[in-house]
Amino acid sequence: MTAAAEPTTRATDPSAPRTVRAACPQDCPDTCAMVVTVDDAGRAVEVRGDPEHPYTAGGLCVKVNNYLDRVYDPGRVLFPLRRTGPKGSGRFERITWDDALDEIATRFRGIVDEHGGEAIMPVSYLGTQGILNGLNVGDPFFAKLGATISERTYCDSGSCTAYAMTIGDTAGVDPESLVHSKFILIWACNVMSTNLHLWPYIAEARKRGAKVVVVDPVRTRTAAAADQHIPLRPGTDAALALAMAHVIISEGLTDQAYVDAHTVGFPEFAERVAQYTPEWAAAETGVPADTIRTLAREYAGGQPSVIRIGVAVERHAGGGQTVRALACLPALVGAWRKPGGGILQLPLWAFPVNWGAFMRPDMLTPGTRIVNQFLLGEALTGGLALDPPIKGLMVYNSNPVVVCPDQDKLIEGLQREDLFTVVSEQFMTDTADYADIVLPATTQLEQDDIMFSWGHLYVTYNHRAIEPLGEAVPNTEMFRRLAARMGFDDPVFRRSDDDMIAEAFDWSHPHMQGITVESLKDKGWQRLTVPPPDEYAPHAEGNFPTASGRTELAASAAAGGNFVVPLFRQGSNEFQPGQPVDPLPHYIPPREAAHTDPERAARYPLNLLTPKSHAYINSSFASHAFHRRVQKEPNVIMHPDDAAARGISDQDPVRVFNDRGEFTVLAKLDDAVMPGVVVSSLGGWRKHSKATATLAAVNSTQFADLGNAPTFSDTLVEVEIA
Ligand SMILES: Nc1nc2c(c(=O)[nH]1)N[C@H]1C(S)=C(S)[C@@H](COP(=O)(O)OP(=O)(O)OC[C@H]3O[C@@H](n4cnc5c(=O)[nH]c(N)nc54)[C@H](O)[C@@H]3O)O[C@H]1N2
Ligand SMILES: Nc1nc2c(c(=O)[nH]1)N[C@H]1C(S)=C(S)[C@@H](COP(=O)(O)OP(=O)(O)OC[C@H]3O[C@@H](n4cnc5c(=O)[nH]c(N)nc54)[C@H](O)[C@@H]3O)O[C@H]1N2
Ligand code: SF4
Ligand SMILES: [Mo]
Repeated sequence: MTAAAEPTTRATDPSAPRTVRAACPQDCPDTCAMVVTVDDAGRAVEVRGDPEHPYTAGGLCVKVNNYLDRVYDPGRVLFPLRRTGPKGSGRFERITWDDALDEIATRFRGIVDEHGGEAIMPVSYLGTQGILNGLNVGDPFFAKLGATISERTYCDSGSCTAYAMTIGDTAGVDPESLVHSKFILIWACNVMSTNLHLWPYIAEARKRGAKVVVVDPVRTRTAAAADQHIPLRPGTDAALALAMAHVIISEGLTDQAYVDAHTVGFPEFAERVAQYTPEWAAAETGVPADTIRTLAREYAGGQPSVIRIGVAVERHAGGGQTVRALACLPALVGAWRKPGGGILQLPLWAFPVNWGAFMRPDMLTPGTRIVNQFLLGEALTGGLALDPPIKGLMVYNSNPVVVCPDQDKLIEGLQREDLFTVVSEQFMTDTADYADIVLPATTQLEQDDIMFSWGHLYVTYNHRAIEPLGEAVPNTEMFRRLAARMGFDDPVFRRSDDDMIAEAFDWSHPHMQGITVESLKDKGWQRLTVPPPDEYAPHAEGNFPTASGRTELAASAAAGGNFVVPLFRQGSNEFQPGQPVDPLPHYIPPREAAHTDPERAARYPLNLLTPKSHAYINSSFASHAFHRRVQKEPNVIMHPDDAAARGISDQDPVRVFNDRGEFTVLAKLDDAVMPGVVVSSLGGWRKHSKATATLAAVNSTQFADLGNAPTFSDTLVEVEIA
């Protein structure tokens, strides 16, 4: 067990400057342990990374280094506000909490009485990922209200369905054991921007002789730092993965003893992949057949080998089957036998979070309708023919105007005069501009919380470091106040933050031995009670948490159909089985591509990718001057040949458009992107944009094949001089 030594919690002299242990709340795999210094006036004066924490190792990142500037930003929403101008105008007046709660309760009650609870829809995601204030904080309230269930499949939902079907809800490889890997395959993940603290482990492995390969249509800073970059056409990843399986099997590179003992469906799988030759995959992906052969041989031969998949791998029509194919590979080559071998997706599954105590699916009215948040624009404008229509909206922990596809329709919906919208925020985002009532939310320094991680195996405690600014409240307190005003008196609404912390984990779980609320409060963070990274090989002997206990090359769970992992659906732990899924991994080409939709491709020949910005977390931080300076003006990166064909020069303002919408940014010419691919990174706000819209205006609301995942990378556009 690893734990931090001195100092931090409170110093004995209450008036002396003190240091407080905290945790970065952002939706980022790294969940850094922070140390906050607070002066004797109760003002936070420094936030830094905890040097004792093995993973954080004293460093935060460009997003959060200046966290105090966010906390004390003059633009913070510090008091409840009521709209005074037209929707979207951003004109508001300060009101009291009492007035705000009265108005919300009166309006919500009126809507429920007239139209039923389903006429209210919550919209939320991961502005903070603390167990208390994050994903599930509003679930019991909206379940009690009988509101529409909000499906939140923004991030890794398709990947999780596919992963669970194949190897179960296992933590997979411990990121810290990557130092032992001999071959590291980074697939659709820009580690140096999005998972920064993993890089030192990769660098160490390299020092010890590992080869690092990146599969990405773009030569990102991560790809540039690797030994090899393999660019491929967006959304064709499964073709590459299946061709790797083809080479591994046809050339006898399998670890047959491991396959025989710890997989099911090998004969059918082998028969299936026989058709996916490297030559076929080369035509599909643009990767030369010889490169595919070499990749497969080196991957199989470089044991232990590891695949680090990014969230971006799911964002196209066949994203789910892509993850199915990738999750099969480690078993074929026996990668799981040693520490540092296997696949790394979300080690989150190792944390025994007591989700039920926060989601409270038992409080839902059976049969309550479910609406996916990607469809919010359509839901608000009548496109889904909802009965009852959505009359009330409550947004918290999210900025849908920037992160949700179909932006123009969403704006149209938010402008509806008969829609009552409440937004809880730290800042006046593009979404908050459309609120009737805005409620002020605290930042992480002003609230207690407890954190799992989706990038390492440490539990982290976040002590409140300072008093809430103005009248801001944590989300927990906001829902306590709302529930009280609605007259909801169930015990769940009377829980204090301490009560919730006590319920956060199954403390008796084997992974929590020696970890208690008290020890966490004291130490700040502790590693789960799992073997140390040098010995962490959870599937050396199989033991996959699947129905068969094996890697399911042929997935038995596919018979039950497509499903959404409970985490991604507000309040609900019910699977909603769809059509049965082919149990064997297969190739589903991108929906928007020249060979699948030639008519669309003729009009919109360029494939737009919208990955994460280096200096923002999703759309958070995109209003701060420092971050905007680092990120620079929003742009679209194009290959010089594509630009030349359109008469576009570097830094020209350009329109990026398709039949769904358009946005205007600067062109950046760079051969880091493949011809035919253009890249504009997510996060910039609409109100800062050149022409009122951002990239979400061109994204489609269509789901990927599994888990109702988004298809952001499956988007054709054209670009022209603005
Ligand atoms: N700096 C920063 N860090 C972040 C975030 C942030 O906004 N900014 N957000 C956090 C969140 S919520 C998440 S989900 C993670 C996501 O982190 P990542 O998984 O790294 O996601 P992205 O940056 O969106 O995309 C990674 C890479 O995938 C590539 N890509 C896109 N489509 C495809 C494809 O079809 N195939 C292949 N092979 N590659 C493709 C892109 O070119 C990009 O370089 O990052 C987290 N960390
Ligand atoms: N085109 C495109 N779209 C994408 C993606 C993409 O790659 N491309 N990525 C998708 C992914 S992976 C993700 S995870 C989503 C992210 O989508 P969101 O989770 O909506 O992320 P943010 O845009 O950062 O918005 C979070 C908001 O919550 C607020 N907030 C922070 N803490 C608190 C709090 O304690 N209380 C309250 N009430 N509010 C708080 C922040 O100020 C911020 O405005 O976007 C998705 N959308
Ligand atoms: S955003 Fe990620 S890398 Fe940056 S401080 Fe937070 S957890 Fe660490
Ligand atoms: Mo995400």
